[in-house]
Amino acid sequence: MIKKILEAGAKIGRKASAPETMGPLAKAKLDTLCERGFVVFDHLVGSQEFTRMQIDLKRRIESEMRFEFPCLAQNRIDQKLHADLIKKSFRVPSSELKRQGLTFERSDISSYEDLVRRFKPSTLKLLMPDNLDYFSLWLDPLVLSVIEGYMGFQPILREAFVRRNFPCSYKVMNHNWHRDTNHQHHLLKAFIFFNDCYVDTGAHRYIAGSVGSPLFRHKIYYSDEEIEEVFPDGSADHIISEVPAGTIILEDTRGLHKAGIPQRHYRDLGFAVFVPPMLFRGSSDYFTISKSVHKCLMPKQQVYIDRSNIVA
Ligand SMILES: O=C(O)CCC(=O)C(=O)O
Repeated sequence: MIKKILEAGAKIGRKASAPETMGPLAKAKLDTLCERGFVVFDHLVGSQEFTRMQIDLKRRIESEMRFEFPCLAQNRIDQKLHADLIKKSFRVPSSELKRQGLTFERSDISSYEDLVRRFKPSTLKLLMPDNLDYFSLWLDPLVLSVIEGYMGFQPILREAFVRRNFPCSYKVMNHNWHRDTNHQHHLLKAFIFFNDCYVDTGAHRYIAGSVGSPLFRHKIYYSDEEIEEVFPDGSADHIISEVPAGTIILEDTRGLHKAGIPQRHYRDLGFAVFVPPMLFRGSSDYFTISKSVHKCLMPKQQVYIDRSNIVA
C-alpha cells in the first residue's frame, strides 16, 4: 500500500528526447528492448578500459575485501535445523540469519581464501566504489539513451553494486525465477558481466516477452520445473545469457528472470537499477558518490544521480 502511494508520488523525471533523434544503433537496441524486454550491448567487450576494471574489481574483492557484512555462510546451513529458511530461499532479514548463526563478519576472516574455504558463501556483495571509472561504466552513454527511449524520461540510478556468486548447495532468493517489484510501471536493470559467462558459471536467464504476461504472478518465486513446463530450456523465449566479459544486458526485470548458480569458478556481475525519481524517498543506503567524482561525470550522467546519494 505504502509502496503504491510512493509510486503514485513519483515525479517522472525530465522528459527524454524523442526516439527519432536517437542514433541508428541506439534505436535498433531500443526496438529490441521494447519487443523482447531485454537487449545486449557488446561495445565494451575486449576493450582495454574494461580489462583494467576487471583487474581493479578483483583487487577490491580479494585483497581489500570491501564487500558487505554480515554474509551468509552456506556451510553453516543444516538441512533439518534450517528447513524453514531453506523453504523460504533465505528471504528473511539478515538479522534473522545472524540470530540463527548462519552469517560471518569481517572480524571472522583473515583472508579471501580463508573465507571462501571456511564459510562457503553463495554471494559477496560490493557496493559501488566511489570511483569515476565505475560510475562511467554504470552510466554508459549508449545504454542511457536506450533507457530514456524506453522510459520516455530520465530516471535515476537507484542501486549500484557488484555481486560475486559462487557454487552453492542451497538456493538463495534470486536463484529462483521471479519478477522484480522495485517499481510497478518503470524499471530497468543493467547487468554488467565482469567475466565470461557460461551455463556452468551461472548464466543469467530471462523469459523474453514476459513483462506484460499474466502468467506466473501469484507467487514470489517459481521453480525451474514450473517455468520450463511453459518455457522449455532451449525454446525461443527462454534466454540463457552465455556472454563474454564486458557484455551489458539491459532488462526490464518486471519480466521473469533468475540468477544461474555457478557449478564451477565464480561469476562477477555488476548491477545498475534505474527507476523514476521519487518525491518521497527514504535516505539511500544503496551507494554514495563524492562531489569530486560527481563533478567529473558528463552532465547527461549527472542527472541520473539523486542528490541524496551525493556526499561531501
Ligand atoms: O544475478 C542474476 O543473474 C539475476 C539477479 C536478479 O535476479 C535480480 O537482480 O533480480
